[in-house]
Amino acid sequence: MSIKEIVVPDIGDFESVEVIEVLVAVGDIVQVEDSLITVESDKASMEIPSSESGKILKLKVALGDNIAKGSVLLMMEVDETSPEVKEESPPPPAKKTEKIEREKMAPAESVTSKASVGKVQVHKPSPTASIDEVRFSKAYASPSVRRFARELGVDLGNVEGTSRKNRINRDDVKGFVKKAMATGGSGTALGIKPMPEIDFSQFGDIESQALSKINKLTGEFLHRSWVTVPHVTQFDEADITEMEAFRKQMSKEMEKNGIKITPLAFIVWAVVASLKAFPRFNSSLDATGENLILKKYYNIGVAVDTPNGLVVPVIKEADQKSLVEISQEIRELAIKARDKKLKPSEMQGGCFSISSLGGIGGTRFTPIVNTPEVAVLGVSRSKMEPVWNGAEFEPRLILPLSLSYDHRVIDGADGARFTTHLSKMLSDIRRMMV
Ligand code: CAO
Repeated sequence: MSIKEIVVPDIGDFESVEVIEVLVAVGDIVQVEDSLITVESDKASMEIPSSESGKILKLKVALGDNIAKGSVLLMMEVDETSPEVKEESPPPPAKKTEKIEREKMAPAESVTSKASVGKVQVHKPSPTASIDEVRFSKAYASPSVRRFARELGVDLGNVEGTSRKNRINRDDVKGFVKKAMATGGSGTALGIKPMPEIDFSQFGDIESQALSKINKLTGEFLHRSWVTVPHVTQFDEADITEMEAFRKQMSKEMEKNGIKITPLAFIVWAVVASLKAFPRFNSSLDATGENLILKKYYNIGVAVDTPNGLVVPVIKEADQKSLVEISQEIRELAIKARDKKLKPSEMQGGCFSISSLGGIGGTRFTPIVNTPEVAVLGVSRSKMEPVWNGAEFEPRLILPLSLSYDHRVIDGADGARFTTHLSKMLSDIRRMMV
């Protein structure tokens, strides 16, 4: 046994590179060629392997340090009796990876470039069942993390990176495995294999368009809700003939002051009244999933369609606001959303969301619950319909409603009670006053 300094070997062109990952800790036992740290220059990232086998006694570098050839990385208690080390491995070279930019990452086979110093280690795709090699190869992760992921059968294409520039580290892979175990399946949810990559250009002309940041965030969020919340959608309708007549009359009177009352303001009001009658709809499950947090405030989210994607600003304390105030707030929030001026605080704290496609069209749709809320109301376009009044058919303006809810929290009977109540409120708006 002897104590040795482990230094940075010849790493080629690089004079001074930044340590972006420390892959070992004091007390770890490492073998020759095990990666010790990852460094990154503006052109490339590479792992620095150990030139000895032994136990790490002290680290001499930390994240953010700049190092060069000869810099001392750590002190190691070296086991000199370990024969295979010395004979098989002359001082091992650094493994240099190609420029790692998430979007430009080359396939796994070419992770090590021909510019590498000395021996390169090529990671061939393994036959691991659920790994999509194309996605895996495009993931932004170091060779050791790739190796680690392969050992565990984790498809890096499904792992979110939390290191700088979204690089995937060992902890991300571990966290992914823990989560997959907790949810009883792989991260590709329920063990379903991801979509294979298809070259659509073989069928005709195509154009690739990057998703906006909002599209990506919303997509992730909706996907989580879709796979984790058992959804049920209750359809219903409300006779809004009188409500619309009143709204039009009020809007006409207020027009000169630049005020317009939208149907959505009435719906917000009716929703608040219904949440008061059915408090379970104004709740969230806590993180354990074992307790319900009942809210005593009424913040209503309104889905807004913008050129960059869907956002849901929140009307705070909607129970304290008049129809005019709610109408104006919806208008202001929608303008801000479309101008990308919404503050994060304006999209937080919602209790229940409304998604109205009434201004656009369609008969009915099934909205996705805006978790951690437990229910969402979809509103479609109202239509004049013949309704039997007991003596004759009467033309009535009918508003289609679809309420999606989290079936862990809300039973089907309560779903139907809620929409019946909501429909009653909208059909006779005087009821909202009491
Ligand atoms: N039935 C019939 N007409 C309706 C209606 C309904 N349910 N709801 C609104 N309208 C009418 C309005 O009265 C208005 O007509 P007038 O100009 O003649 O008065 C017109 O449709 C346009 O309304 P609007 O859409 O501008 O206003 P709004 O208050 O109804 O909605 C907002 C505001 C921000 C919700 C809406 O602009 C929007 O973005 N909707 C899309 C939401 C969305 O994308 N949801 C999907 C989420 S899930 O992917």
